[in-house]
Amino acid sequence: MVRSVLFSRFTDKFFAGFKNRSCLAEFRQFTSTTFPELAEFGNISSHEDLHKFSIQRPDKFWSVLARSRLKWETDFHTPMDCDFRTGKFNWFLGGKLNISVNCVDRWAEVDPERIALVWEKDEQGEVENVSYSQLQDMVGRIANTLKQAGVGVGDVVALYMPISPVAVASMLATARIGAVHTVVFAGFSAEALAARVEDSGAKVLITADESVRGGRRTPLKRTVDTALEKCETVKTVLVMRRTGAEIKMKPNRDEWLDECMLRSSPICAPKSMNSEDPLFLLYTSGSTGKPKGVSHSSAGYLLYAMVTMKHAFDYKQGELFGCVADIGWITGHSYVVYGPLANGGTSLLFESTPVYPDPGRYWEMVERLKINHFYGAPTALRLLIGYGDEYVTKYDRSSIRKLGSVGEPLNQEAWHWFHSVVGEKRCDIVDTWWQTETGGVAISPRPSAPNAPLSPGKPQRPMFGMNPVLLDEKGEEVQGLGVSGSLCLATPWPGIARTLHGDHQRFVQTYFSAYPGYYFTGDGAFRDEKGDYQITGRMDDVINVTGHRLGTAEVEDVLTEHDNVAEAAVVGYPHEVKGEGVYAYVILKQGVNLDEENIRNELKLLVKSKISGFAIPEFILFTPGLPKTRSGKIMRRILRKIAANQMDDLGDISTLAEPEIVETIIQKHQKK
Ligand code: 7RM
Repeated sequence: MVRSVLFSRFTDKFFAGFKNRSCLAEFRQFTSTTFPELAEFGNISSHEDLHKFSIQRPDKFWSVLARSRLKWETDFHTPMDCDFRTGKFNWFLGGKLNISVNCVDRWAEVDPERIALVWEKDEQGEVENVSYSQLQDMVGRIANTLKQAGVGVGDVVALYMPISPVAVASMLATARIGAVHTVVFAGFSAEALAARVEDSGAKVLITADESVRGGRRTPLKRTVDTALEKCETVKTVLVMRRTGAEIKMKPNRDEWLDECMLRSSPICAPKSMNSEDPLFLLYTSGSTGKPKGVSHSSAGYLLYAMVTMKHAFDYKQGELFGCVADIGWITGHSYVVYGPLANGGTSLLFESTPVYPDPGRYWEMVERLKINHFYGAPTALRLLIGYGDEYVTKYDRSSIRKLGSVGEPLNQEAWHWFHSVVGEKRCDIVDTWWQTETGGVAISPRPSAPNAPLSPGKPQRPMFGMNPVLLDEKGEEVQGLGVSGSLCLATPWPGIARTLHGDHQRFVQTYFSAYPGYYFTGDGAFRDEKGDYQITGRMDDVINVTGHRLGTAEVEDVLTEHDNVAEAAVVGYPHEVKGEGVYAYVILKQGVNLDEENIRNELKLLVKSKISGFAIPEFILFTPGLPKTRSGKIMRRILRKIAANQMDDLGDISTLAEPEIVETIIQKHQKK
């Protein structure tokens, strides 16, 4: 095991012993795969009974778990006070706790040497382990650094950094002092970063000199400098040293994080927070151009993340949980950081890519680190299928117990490859359906349930406390089996998002107005003959490119910023590897006679610089017009069909203002 000099300062030197305080006996029941706490309710002998109970009595179900699995400073008096109609969600009112105590201190106290984080750096074979006591030390030092920078309760701290123990400790440090973090994926451009920082009102931003992925370095600090030219709120920038590259530091604003940590005490008293105080904001794409700052609570979010992690994957303490997501996404929040740590588990931080240095990276890592749960994205699996099975089979995967998937539908081919080639038909596939807004897994095969057969390509069954329903256009629940509808959730759960930052109205409008009395997911679903759920895709203008959520309106906004563009319409189309690809229809302004190829390249660069590489359109088709209704609404349905080469299935186009334009577009599409 190789350790970087910089990091070992924190992992070797500063760890004092820990006194064993006797508050933890009750948390030791994690080894059971069911819920021993619920025994008092009697008559619960199967998972089906338990699920039924959890949705009939969510107050009882969740408050018993909240008391047994979280460590409270003050007990709560009101389990829940929720209303789908007004978008009001309160859980565990009156309760006080600190999230970092729940994720770190309580484990550091009983078992200081237990490994919390295993950092698999981009450089293959370079691994750093961080124990719970080491993590506690880092969290304390960063928390004190943040306090020094003037961060207080409720203030927002933005993170724009690669996945690393310091990044995880930074998230926990904000929680320790009652501040709110917002992690911005370090692949986003300066503009995208600026928009998120500005909307959040962050005071402090934590970044790194550079990031390293797939052997390539990206100058994060330089991007931060560009972003901050435009936003005023950030007063302090803390810079983690990742590569040691020489970078410009702005006086009175920028400080090296490692130097601040060395100067700071590792002891920082945890702030006692209310259950409902916000823990973090995470920006995600919706159907309009402006990304929304999804706000999550403290107690309810943590409980939901930890319970779903334990029961969807049947996680047992001592196992290495390998979720390869980045902390910039909700999957990283819930299943790299909060779920694993709240369960006292050991979590992998994967900094690299599935194809670096070659397409065997995941499986070589599985063999070397003896990973027990591998949780990844369908798009990465589809990419790897193309390289052949030898990259998998030459490594020993016998440590793996469960294989998980998230982010988009796991198609049949990928499911079978994952199951047979990777898992040697030995491991359950956990196809987890959920969203940034649900906080944790909502529908999943739940392999910890005995006698639960798997059904390829379907997330299948609701988690405890989850009550999925299918609604028709009239808003009526569709009953029975073999039926489809809009996927809604009918019973409140503790992990649901609480609001959209600064815009509760938009929160209510987006999720609770289409079907009053329900949470609308934006997805469609099918309930098969066995009652298992299958996701049929988004019902709004959100597309899913390589597992990244992207609003088509976001891309349109960027394209129309170009001087020569009059109008743009963007749709997704099925893409073998990416899941969906971006297809842009663009109308150029009158009299533009520039070379189309030039404009195309400029538009691609523009999207890359304003959003991110994954949002770049695969196809840009220049067209003299778009199919519009008489009221001027673009009929995206038609554009989607053309992009997917389903020209003979366009449906009724007679309501268009100018139906002829469809033929023109088809011809151009076929020539492209
Ligand atoms: C965790 C996450 C949410 C959207 C969601 C779906 C799609 C996610 C699955 C899936 C089919 C799955 N959060 N989605 N998981 N579709 N099967 N197992 O991805 O907020 O970024 O995206 O992703 O459309 O609404 S997210």
